[in-house]
Amino acid sequence: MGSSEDSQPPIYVTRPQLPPLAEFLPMLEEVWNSRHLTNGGPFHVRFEQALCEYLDVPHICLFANATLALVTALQALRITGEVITTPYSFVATSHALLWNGIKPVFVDVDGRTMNLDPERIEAAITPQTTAIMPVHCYGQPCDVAAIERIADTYNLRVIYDAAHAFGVRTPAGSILNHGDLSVISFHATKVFNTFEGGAIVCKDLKTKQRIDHLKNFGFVDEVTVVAPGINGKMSEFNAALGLLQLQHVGSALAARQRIAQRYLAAIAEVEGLSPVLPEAGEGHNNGYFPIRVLPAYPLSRDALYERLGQAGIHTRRYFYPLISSFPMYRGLPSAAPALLPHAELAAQQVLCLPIYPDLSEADQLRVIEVLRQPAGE
Ligand code: T4K
Repeated sequence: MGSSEDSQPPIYVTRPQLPPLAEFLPMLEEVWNSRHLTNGGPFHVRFEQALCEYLDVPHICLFANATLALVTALQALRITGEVITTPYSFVATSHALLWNGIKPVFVDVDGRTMNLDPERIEAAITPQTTAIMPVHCYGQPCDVAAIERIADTYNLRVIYDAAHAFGVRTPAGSILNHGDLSVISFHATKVFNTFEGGAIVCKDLKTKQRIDHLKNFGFVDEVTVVAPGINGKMSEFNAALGLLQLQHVGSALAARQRIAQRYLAAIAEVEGLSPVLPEAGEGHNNGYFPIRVLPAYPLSRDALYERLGQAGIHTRRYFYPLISSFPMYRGLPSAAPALLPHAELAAQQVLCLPIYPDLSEADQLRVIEVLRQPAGE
């Protein structure tokens, strides 16, 4: 490693996008003056409405984070028994099942999309199966039509973990309108952030009301509690920030698209590297830029991760280790590595490169240079 590399500022896998502070201060002042800090205040109401419009979805319930939203989504649909899900995700997906006393049943992913492989779902259905919880991994839409056919045939509910899928659209419209419920994340590392935050997208007012009760301890009114709910509410601070972030999300998505397109062009020239998401344009949110490091590349995935790290470039091996390999899951019959070959391979090969709206072209070139010449000049 040369000394010029040492002196370069670090590049992170992501950096949160924030609006100009001056635009947020008047909103903060409004919260301060109103003393309405949480429990469904005016910013909460406005942010829900604005999100429904922006995302083109019928109803939204805001949450303090997506993990609480996943836990509550399962409660809202009264899911029990076994739920079919993917091992190739962030642990929150399966943890939400365990927190509800539900048994996760892991099914392998499609080796091309990294999403739950619908062809393998049917074989995993048992009399205890009540739902499917797929993930739109890296914002890549699942095969929603195939999943819906299976769910209809076996009378299963579908809850999409859409934590990565903010704003993702297909020719049929928002990806968030599929399944019974979809859960999005507004965590700092996501395409759209409220520091911490999340939401459930649902289709009818009755379900929204049930979810709103569940996220507020089960309270329906001052003296009536209808369910053992949780405290999952989003505060006015986060809701106000979200409302402001919506005004800037268009330019942030456009910047991400330019960065993804530059990576796509550069990586096409490097033998042994291949993009997981072959397109960056219309409908994609470019929240992640995952690549596969194939045997033809001079370094292994882990060696490349180290090499980039030495150059001050912090990448992430999302999603390694697989969820199914963690101690609380690995004893499950469905967690056997031999049953999950595509997920196992992806966990060994995939590396997520830095991508965020403020990533300068010069910094991106630093990343690309290491990918092209991992051994240095
Ligand atoms: N389902 C799926 C499929 C998910 O991916 C996630 C979350 C969830 C559910 C649950 O959503 P939430 O309950 O979080 O709303 C991160 C995030 O913590 C997590 O939200 C996310 N998925 C996961 C994929 O990534 P880490 O442990 O990799 O984050 P961390 O803190 O190492 O941050 C990564 C990089 O981002 C840092 O190197 C620097 C940068 N960063 C991070 C933060 C937090 C900043 O520059 N500023 C920041 O404030 O998990």
